[in-house]
Amino acid sequence: MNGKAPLRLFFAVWPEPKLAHRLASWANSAHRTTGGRLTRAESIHLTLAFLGEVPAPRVENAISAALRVPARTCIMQIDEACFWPHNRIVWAGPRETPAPLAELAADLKQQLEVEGFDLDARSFQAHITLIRKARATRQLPPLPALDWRVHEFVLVRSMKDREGARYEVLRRFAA
Ligand code: 2AM
Repeated sequence: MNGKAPLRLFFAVWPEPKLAHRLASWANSAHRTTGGRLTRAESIHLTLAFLGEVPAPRVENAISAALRVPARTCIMQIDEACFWPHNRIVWAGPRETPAPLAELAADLKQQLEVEGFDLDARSFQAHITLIRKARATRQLPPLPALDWRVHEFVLVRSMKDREGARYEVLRRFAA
């Protein structure tokens, strides 16, 4: 691979494997109704800030921004599951975004803007995409009680393979 090629990057929080497998297992049961493409358990995440294509030398600027973000841990309850008709995804997430997570996303956005990154103006919507290209449904299976202890966030590179997106964690930051 050309080391100078731009990288498709985003910041996210990544669940522990046990939580990811519980989410994947719920998604498997929802998939019986919705069809579509399931997110692989190892790819399940919640995006904090999407950077898009970043020239390789600018990765250091993204890291500098993240290092200035004050640490904020929280426990997030994943207690809502939804189908979004506009992009046909099934997602799970917190019914109410915990304040520390919203602050983490806001601080990160602000610091990335200081570094000259141009981010999506839309407000942060905490969601974990579990199925893409889903069929519309009003009846998703009930979610089990899921608590997510957020203690770090990660800078991730997105790549494509034959089965869809593949993600590589480039760096971890204390949240
Ligand atoms: P999604 O799950 O809602 O599609 C990697 O692609 C991550 O970045 C996914 O979580 C995806 O959100 C998010 N993402 C992709 N393109 C985006 C965009 N243009 N704006 C904001 N987030 C985006």
